[in-house]
Amino acid sequence: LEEDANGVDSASSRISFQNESKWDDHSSYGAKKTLQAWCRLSNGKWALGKVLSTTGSESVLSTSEGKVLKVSTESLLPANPEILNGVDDLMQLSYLHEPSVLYNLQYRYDQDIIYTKAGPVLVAINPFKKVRLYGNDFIEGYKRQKMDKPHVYAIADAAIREMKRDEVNQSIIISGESGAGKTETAKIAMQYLASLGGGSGIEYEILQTNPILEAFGNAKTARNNNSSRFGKLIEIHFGATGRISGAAIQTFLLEKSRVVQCADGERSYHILYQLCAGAPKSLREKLNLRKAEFYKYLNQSSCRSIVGVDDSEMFFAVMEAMNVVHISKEDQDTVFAMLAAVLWLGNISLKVIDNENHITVVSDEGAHTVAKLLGCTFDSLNMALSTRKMTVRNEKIVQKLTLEQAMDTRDALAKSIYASLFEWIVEQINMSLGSGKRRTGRSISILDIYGFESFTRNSFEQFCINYANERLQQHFNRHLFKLEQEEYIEDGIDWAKVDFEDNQDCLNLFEKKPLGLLSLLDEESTFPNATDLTLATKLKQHLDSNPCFKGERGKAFTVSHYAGEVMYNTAGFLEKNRDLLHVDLIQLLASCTCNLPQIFAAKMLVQSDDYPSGPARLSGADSQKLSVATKFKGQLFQLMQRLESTTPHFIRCIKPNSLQQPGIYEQELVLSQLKCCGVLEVVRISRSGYPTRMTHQKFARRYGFLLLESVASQDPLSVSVAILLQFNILPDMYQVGYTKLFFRTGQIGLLEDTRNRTLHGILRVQSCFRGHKA
Ligand code: AOV
Ligand code: MG
Repeated sequence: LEEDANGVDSASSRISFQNESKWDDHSSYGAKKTLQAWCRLSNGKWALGKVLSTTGSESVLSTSEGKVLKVSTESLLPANPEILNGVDDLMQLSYLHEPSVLYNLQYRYDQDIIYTKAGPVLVAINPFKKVRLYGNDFIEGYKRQKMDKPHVYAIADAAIREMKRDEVNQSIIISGESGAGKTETAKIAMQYLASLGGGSGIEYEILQTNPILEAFGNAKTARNNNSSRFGKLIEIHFGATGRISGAAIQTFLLEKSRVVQCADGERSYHILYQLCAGAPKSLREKLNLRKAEFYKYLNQSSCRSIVGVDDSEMFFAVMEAMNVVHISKEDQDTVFAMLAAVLWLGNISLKVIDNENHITVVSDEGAHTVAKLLGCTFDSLNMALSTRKMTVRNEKIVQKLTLEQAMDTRDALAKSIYASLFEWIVEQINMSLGSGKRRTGRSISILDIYGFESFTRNSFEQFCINYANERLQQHFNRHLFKLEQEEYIEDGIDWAKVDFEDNQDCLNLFEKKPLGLLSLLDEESTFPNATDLTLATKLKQHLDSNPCFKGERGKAFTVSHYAGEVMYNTAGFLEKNRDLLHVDLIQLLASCTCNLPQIFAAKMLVQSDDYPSGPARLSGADSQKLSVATKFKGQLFQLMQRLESTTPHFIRCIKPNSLQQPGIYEQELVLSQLKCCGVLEVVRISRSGYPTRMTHQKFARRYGFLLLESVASQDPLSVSVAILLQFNILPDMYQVGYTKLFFRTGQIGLLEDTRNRTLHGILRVQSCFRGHKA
């Protein structure tokens, strides 16, 4: 006789929940009468316990903590048999409800098993520490299919196999809240794909794009010390022989505002600190570099370092990576000069020169360093920051700027230099990765965008980030629920339709024309006299009847996102959405002797001519272009279209705690993420089928001894069928496959309990027997 020795997890009583599960109706304890059950305590927490007795509506439970409780039988949920502790796939659980799913994930997490399947989806829980799951041995294991446990490598491997088998492009779509581990997961997937090799070092080049993009596009936020402030799709191309032939990176909406301001406790982009800390002496002198705290843009937050991160070491890694992607030393120096110019711009002093608050730029070290780095004169810089050329009734006039206007102008210049620089670097990387070459083979794309964000104060950036996450969520929903339905219909299986949280209403709130958030925002952005307050009023006026929208006091409004409610403040919305760089500044950049400002200016001019007409065109200044929100929406639509033509593989990253600490599993936090991203529904839909599977051999071996009558033929299939008959398992509760038995949820649980009872009985008899002998 075999007996499982899996212990009961003593931490189970820590499991707690806020909301009543809406998906545990299928498995009330009353109908199942398992040995163990989950019971919700008066403090809202769940406890696992042994059911001592049940009399009608009342049960007596002894908890794993040693307490004996009298509870209503109705409130109990059946516990899974111990054989199912820590199963690889949540679908294998006989009883699917909140405590069982959370317990299973925690059981694994406690042993550093951070990956679990939820049907077709891979769930990855951030370990916040090094776990021994990566590297060549593991990669080889998955490649040779010697390893089959849930893993990012397994997902990447499946993508490769399916790409070859079906000749269809694949995508690995990674989602999850900020800090959940998307970027790390994307890198792990890239590592696996890179191991396929390509020759001429292309795979190494692909990996080396990560330190560069993270340095320029990631920053420390309240949620994540290495938070991506841009979205990224990397498409890895494969040649006919199945080796890597190149790659292309597309980025989405970098958070520019961070360059000139960031919240306390947060940082600006890593590269700015890395440059200050790590630049070698000659470069420091050339760029007139100081320590980070010297620069106003970096000094406004009290945070300038990250625990466990050496900025100067990182700087060398970034330089090395730039070498690998063929950015010349000369270009690198220009890149650093642009960064220094951005930093020094923040230190420019403005002096009020009259009683109308007009200003001039002070001729000091700050302004002169900026001029030198960009390659312009002090006078032209002064002119661009203190005045504005305008055309009024066909007459050209020069308007003097007030202190406030001049500060905004200076910040706008810093932001646009930084954002242009980021774009330029991505272009250089793409040239090196060979995206310009004609593509013939197949590709695997990995999507890693900024996760859903909800801070105490949420601005335009969060508005765009969360909108992108809404779009992605819909892709996830449509794909998984549609896919499952099709599969069941194909197999002729009867199944109850599973409702899932459809987020179409929220997307409509954003996208509807003319009365949606984006349209109204664009409309207001074109009015010269509009303010953030008139925008808020307009939104409230038109959208208050929408169930996903709630008007708040002043400039605030709330959106009910799939992942929770977020209150936005419209302060800065219009300006950020217009994102206009005055033509004077573009001209300044164009006049610089340094080549990068010239390139940036040329690009800005092209962009403002790009969209000669159309409803979303913004006017009000001399340069005209598409609004940021509209452009972003267009990018997202394109992205979704591209993803639609691929076979998707989904990875859901879960943040186990908000402290970014290892070993802490906050059940409520995990549950809310599982719920809002629809993982539970995916499992539920899979459950409508036959989630538990066991080979005939294993089944016969495990339960054969329970047979009361011997079976004529000893082959596993006959034994299995005899067991099913003896236990009166209804025909629609299982299906017999060629090699396996397929069970509906809960069926194995009943058999397993009987087996345990019988085993206990036998053990008792044996010990009695031994007692007699003694
Ligand atoms: P995110 O990409 O999902 O957040 P990251 O991938 O940056 O989150 O992960 C945050 C941090 O968690 C990392 O810096 C690591 O310290 C740790 N981490 C994540 N995954 C692993 C892993 N597999 N092994 C070890 N440590 C890990 V955001 O970009 O903020 O949405 O916008
Ligand atoms: Mg990230």
